[in-house]
Amino acid sequence: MEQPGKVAVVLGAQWGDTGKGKLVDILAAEADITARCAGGNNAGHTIVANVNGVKTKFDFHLLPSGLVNPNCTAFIGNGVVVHIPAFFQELEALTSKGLNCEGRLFISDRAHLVFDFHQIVDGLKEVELGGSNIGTTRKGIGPAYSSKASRSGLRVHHLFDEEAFATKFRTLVEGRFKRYGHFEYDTEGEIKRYKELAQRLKPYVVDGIAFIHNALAANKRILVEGANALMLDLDFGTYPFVTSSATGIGGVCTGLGLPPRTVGGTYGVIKAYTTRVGAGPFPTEQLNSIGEHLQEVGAEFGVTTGRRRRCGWLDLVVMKYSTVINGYTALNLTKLDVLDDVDTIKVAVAYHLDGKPLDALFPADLDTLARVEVQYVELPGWKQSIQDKTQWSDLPDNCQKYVEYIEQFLGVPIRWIGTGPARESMIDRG
Ligand code: 2SA
Ligand code: GDP
Ligand code: MG
Repeated sequence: MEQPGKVAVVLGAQWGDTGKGKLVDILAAEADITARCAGGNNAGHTIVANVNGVKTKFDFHLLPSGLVNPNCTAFIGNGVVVHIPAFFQELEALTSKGLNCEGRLFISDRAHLVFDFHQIVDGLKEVELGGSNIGTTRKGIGPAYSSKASRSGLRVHHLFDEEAFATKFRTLVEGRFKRYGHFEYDTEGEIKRYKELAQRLKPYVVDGIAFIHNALAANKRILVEGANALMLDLDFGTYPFVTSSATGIGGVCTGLGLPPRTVGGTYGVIKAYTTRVGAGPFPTEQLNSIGEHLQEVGAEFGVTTGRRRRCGWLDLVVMKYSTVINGYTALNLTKLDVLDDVDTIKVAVAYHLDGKPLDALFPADLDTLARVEVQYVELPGWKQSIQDKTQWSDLPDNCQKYVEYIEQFLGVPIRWIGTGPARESMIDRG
């Protein structure tokens, strides 16, 4: 882990679902605290781990995945938006699988709340957009961050002043009715429900800034767990087909109240091919048998919504852009085993527009992005199983060459290589 006073960070490098959860689970073995800094229960991380000798699959959405390590304390930072009923639901699901989270889960008093009406509005906005909808998870993430940005949102600490909470809540709901018409919603019933939820939540609530800085001062080893991924970032992603939070390195500082100098190892998680769930441009998407092969072999379904993920070749133009913004110190290349049966593997290395190389590192304008012609290099496949391999020397030549090609192109070491879903199916070249 990191030097004292530094935090380690795991970030999604593409459009999400690259297997961040698994790397967090592995690194959490050496961490005292794992923290979420952005997003909400739109995120989805699947972890396969041994619990009391039984192979168990855990799905995380809002709670930090580091909880799988029984010695880790989990923290939900101020940059996260929290749906409290979902918080308890997830906690119960983990407990029922034998994970005791008591006394090791905390939430910042500054985190904003997601209410059911935000989720209703999420759906209404999508319908309003018609054919150009975003393809959100409908968890109310965009509407909750909108409330935050427009300075009318409610935060965790507001729950503990009943009267003020009720007044602010009514005003917030009224505002949505004005904008979207009178949808079915029991405002007073919700106020009552949140009175009870506040009491249940109380033991988990802390002064988030004091919590994280006391932990740093006590030389606790802190691991920050990114949600979603850089190409879904509100500023740097393929706007407007993005989520509503800062999913890159900036979100680590703003979502936890950490100064940049505390950021240590920054680990980008990159899948050996590309996937995207939801709408929006995807230059290397393969709407053909290779796309179907990746989807089936990689079992590419959304963890939160069950949606089929769109699949395509690895895009190093995206990865270069993601690397300059997040400044990865090392990468985890995941799901390399999914390429085992592919004859020839393509990798995008440049975009051209009207026959000329594109000036921009990555175009801001989606109309431009939609028109780019992708330049690929072709690399020979290895045509044998690397499933569950744990040693670099066990990888076939062509497989090593694929890894080295990516490493050289990006100028960032690939430290970890995923060869299967299980915690043990990882090569560490550390
Ligand atoms: P939202 O709900 O407002 O954040 O949606 C906006 C866009 O962000 C995408 N998004 C995601 N992309 C990949 N994975 C996500 N988490 C789940 C998973 C997704 C699922 O791990 O599989 O189950 O469908 C995630 N969350 C948000 C979303 O597709 C929109 O493009
Ligand atoms: P996250 O959102 O980045 O945490 O990723 P998800 O959990 O949404 O999606 C990654 C999926 O790939 C999960 O089902 C993991 O169990 C699985 N996975 C992770 N690493 C590997 C790997 O190296 N090989 C294979 N075959 N599956 C993996
Ligand atoms: Mg995911």
